[in-house]
Amino acid sequence: MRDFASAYFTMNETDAAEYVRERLNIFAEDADLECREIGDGNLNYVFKVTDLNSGQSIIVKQAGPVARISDAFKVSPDRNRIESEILALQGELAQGFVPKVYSYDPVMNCCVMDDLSDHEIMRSALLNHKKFPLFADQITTFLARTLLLTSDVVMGHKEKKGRVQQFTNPELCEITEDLVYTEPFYNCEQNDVFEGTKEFVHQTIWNDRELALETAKLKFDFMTKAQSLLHGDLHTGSIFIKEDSVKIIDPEFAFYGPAGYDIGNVVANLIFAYVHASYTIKEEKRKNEYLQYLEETISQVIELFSRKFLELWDEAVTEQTATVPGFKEWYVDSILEDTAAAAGLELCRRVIGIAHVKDLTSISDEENRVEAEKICVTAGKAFILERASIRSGNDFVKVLRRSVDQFSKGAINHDNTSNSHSISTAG
Ligand code: SR1
Ligand code: MG
Repeated sequence: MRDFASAYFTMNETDAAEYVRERLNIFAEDADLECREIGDGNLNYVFKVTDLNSGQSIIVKQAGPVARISDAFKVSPDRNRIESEILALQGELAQGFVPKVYSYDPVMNCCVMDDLSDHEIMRSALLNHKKFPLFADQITTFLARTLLLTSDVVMGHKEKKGRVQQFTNPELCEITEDLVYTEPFYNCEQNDVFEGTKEFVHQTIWNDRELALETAKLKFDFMTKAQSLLHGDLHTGSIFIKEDSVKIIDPEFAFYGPAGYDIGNVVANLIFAYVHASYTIKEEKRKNEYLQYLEETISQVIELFSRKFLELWDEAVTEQTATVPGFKEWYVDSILEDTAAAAGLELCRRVIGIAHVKDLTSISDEENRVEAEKICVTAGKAFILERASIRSGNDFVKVLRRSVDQFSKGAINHDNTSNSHSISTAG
């Protein structure tokens, strides 16, 4: 029998099944346990353990002292504690939006949670051009509640500072500081730009001193603005979805930062899906419908977030100075400015930096991929530089459309009255 109590070791499938049998009281005594490692991320191991008798299943997520992709990549296993604790908290603040956590084990650096196999990863679903009409409403409930209810507007300030300590996450934040805020904006060797896109990135990103200044300011905001408890990595690969349900997973990058960071990541990843669809749906009518659906979703995410945040503010505010007329509007405005900035950073870094998204890498025609990447970088740069004037859902869609127009070789089918919008798939 393995010793799970004394010292950490990286489990294999047999170990994880034994761990569940020995350490947890979840399955029946006579359970016939099968275990499969199903993780496909960069950092952790994810085991799905199923009782073949009952069909019941759970997930064991283990975080080692090095990333699964490389032993050279040292990253604190404390991220597993942070993930378990924020999931428990978010489960209270935004009920039904995160998996239930059954246990956290600080020796084995693993937590055990609900299996969400009846959902699918949202990025994959969007790459298959599926629509989720309830998504904007669902994600904005999650965002408004988790971002406002963990802030100084609502929490006692000493309690909030305790939370800042609890969720101080220096190593994972450093990854974001490097991969999102620094490397993409400099010509450094860690970057990984598609050959055909390189010259464009050189000219429009690395040679732009104004952009370097603005991204430097944003990096310092990210490091110092302990506004809300963030998920910290809210891309569409961190969202499990089905027709009537959304579950937010993988909050291991959680920490106290600018609220707009989470919202901007959602918006940017909807834009990746939009650009992917533009180059992969061949039939014009289907493509127009899908792009319109994504534009509406982007716009609704902004509009519904603003509305729900302001409504919840009136119910939940406890800080006296935050009730001064005009303050909440100023506050939400600054979140939207940070949202635009974060969307821009994510759009640039997924093209230029080391962590890519399948939305772009799976575009098989090279010319189309370059065009798609130029659209993302152009929109990203505009979101960053113009963030002070981007406030409404329509403002976000306008930046996207403008960037598409610049690179679509005149093949776009705009019809502003019907809001239809299409890019030719011709290379
Ligand atoms: C080494 S981790 C690379 C990226 O994957 C995570 O999901 C974060 O987005 C991070 O930037
Ligand atoms: Mg992740």
